[in-house]
Amino acid sequence: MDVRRIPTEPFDDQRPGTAGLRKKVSRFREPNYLENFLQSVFDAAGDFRGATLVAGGDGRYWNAEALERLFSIAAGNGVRRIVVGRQGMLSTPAASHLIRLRGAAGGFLLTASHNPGGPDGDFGVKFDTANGGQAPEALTEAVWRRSLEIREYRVADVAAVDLDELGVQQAGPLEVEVVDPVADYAALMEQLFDFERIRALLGNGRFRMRFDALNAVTGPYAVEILERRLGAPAGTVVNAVPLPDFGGLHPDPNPVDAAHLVAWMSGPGAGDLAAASDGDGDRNMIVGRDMMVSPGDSLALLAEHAREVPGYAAGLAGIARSMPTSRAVDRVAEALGVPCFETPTGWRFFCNLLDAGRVDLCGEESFGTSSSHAREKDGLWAVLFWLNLVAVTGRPVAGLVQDHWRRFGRHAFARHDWFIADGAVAAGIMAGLEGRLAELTGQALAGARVTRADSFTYTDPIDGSVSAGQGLRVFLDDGSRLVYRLSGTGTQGATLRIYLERYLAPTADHGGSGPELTAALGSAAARLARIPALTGIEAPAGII
Ligand code: G16
Repeated sequence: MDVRRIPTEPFDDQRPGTAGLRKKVSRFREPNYLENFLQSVFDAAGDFRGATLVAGGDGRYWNAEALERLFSIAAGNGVRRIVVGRQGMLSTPAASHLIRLRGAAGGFLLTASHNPGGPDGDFGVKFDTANGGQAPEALTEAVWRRSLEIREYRVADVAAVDLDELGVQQAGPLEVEVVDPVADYAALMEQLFDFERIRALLGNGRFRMRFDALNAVTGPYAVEILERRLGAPAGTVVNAVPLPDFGGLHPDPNPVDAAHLVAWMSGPGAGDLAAASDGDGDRNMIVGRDMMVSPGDSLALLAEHAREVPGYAAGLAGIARSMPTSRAVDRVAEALGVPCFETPTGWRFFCNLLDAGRVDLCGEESFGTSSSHAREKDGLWAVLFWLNLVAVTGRPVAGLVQDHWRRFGRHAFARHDWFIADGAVAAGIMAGLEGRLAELTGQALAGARVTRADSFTYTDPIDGSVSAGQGLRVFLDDGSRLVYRLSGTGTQGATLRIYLERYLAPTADHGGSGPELTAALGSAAARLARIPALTGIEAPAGII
């Protein structure tokens, strides 16, 4: 095989964030930028000669070009076969499943997830390992170190591949197997959920649902599963055709970017369930009638009712949530008598626990939920779980949430995102607050008193690896909690996230939205970190 070694110079900004490398499309298109990063992964991740890898993307702008370059670098590094979704498409959870199903050595996902697409939008690369999960921190740090010293990358000439044609094609030294991106994933969903009961619900002529794929990768999955296999009326899935710029929509399933769904679910013509997923299909948003289900509540509720769903009828070994996620699920875990793990933000931190069989259900405040069926969060899976619950309990979405609050109390939750154009200023705010944490205990804050404040360090219970600096936490004596953390998925400036949580006992009045119930806490949190004083910014750019 003819492998060419192409000389290159390192880039200094290829350190992966919370989930892979994300940059503006224009940055990725600079000569050698993508190639350097891919080669750094091959160099750091080990020997892939003779291996099978999975590849695909969310169909965003530049997906096809990036895939061609990936084929050529994979061939240059001795990869034997690439399994790729038709038209280069694979949702993140479907890719995770495919890696596991095929026993592949890993996979590349070309996605910037919920970030906007199009020529002026974002692009990204996630690398999954053989367990179907995102590369662990030790590996992403090794990739970054390698990217700082790389001097050449290896390519082999690969013939053009017809990505519309299912089956194996020999592309120069590389075998490319084009697969239906939906089939294996849909079959897995049929094993986990009670399709008969869901079919009866969706076909009863009364239940009205809408799934908004936001013109991103989940459209074909949702049409196949919800409309074809489960019999939901045609048109249940809207914005179902993946587009390179997502049709101008922001594929981020949250009440701000998908406000139209929240609006549809309130008022006289409201449906029974609305849901959305993100660019690469791993996030989910669930809305009931007049009820935006907060991700922390969703996780708690799925845990509470897991035994009512076929795939989880045997019960859960344990549950995990990311640290900033509300502690609603902790109460459920306690009631179930199973352990609840608290991990840093980033799905990769769940994977060791999942691999070791210590947990079966995981979730994050950032609209991510999933289980041991994959090593990624899974948007459509969460929607099917909710449909299954509504079908077997006969309770509406809002009723299920209220029942949960009546039993466990409510963890009212909101996230305030402060966009700070100068990353150094944002880092200074975090460092300043961290320096004052020790003196906070005993101080009054938002009508309560600080009982404890710290910087979160995680020790992985399976491999003992330690991840420090994972967010600043302030606990109050009324059960409230503030968490500060810098986002790891943005592509410009810095987003300082403040996560607000307030506990309302089962006897309390549970009216009001999470943002409303935590508004006072949010103002106190911003002052505590001196954000307005140090930036001149008076309000968060986003409240979710
Ligand atoms: C990614 C990770 C998630 C994580 C989220 C947080 O989501 O996969 O596990 O919770 O980032 O993002 P940030 O660092 O901005 O708070 P995704 O859907 O973008 O891949």
